[in-house]
Amino acid sequence: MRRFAQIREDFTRMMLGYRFGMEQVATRLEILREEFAELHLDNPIEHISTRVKSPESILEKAARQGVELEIPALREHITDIAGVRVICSFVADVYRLMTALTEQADISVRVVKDYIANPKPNGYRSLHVILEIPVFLSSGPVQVPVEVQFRTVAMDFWASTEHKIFYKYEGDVPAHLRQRITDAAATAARMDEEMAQLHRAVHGTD
Ligand code: 0O2
Repeated sequence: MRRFAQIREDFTRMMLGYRFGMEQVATRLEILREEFAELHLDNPIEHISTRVKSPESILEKAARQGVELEIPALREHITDIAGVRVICSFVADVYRLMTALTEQADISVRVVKDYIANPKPNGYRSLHVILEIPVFLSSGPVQVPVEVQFRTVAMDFWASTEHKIFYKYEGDVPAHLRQRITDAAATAARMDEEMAQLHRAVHGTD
């Protein structure tokens, strides 16, 4: 019984660390957003959202990936427990923000997955960065991994629609719809390009 209480306390402490890490990253991005808006007269961030994975989906993902259901193994292998999603207007803003965030001295980058340069076969595009940020608890500092997904409005529209379709069909999407989803991703990519050209034309940077 004591062991169960200890596991529960350790798990609660772990989840708190992820929430604080996620909130710190979101605050750093809000600071950048306000600074850009005040000083550069443009705002690269449309929207920021955050979520901590539920205990059920952490355990489900760990089981699916064959990760031991122990706190050290979960910490090591499940890197998207804390997630931040940043929606930008333009592709260039995605990279500009990622650089501004990850160049901060106490943030270290674990992994970058650039699905904009290399989209997934279904057309999914986004820039994923797993970074680590220190969180200072009463027991001392802990390094907390946070997955940050940077994407444009067009990429986000596509991803949320695809996600709904995927769930509606419980992952087994009919082939003709899969093709249309991939075609829609190409349309979204063209839209990003067209908007960037328009923006450059309006701002005389062509
Ligand atoms: P949620 O609720 O958004 O967190 P895995 O996590 O096992 O899928 P990997 O390699 O660890 O695989 O991560 P990957 O593929 O770099 O990124 C996973 C997350 O990216 C997903 O989280 C989604 O948020 C997003 N994502 C990746 N591929 C797709 C896709 O094809 N369509 C959509 N709509 N989103 C995608 P979760 O855990 O699935 O969900």
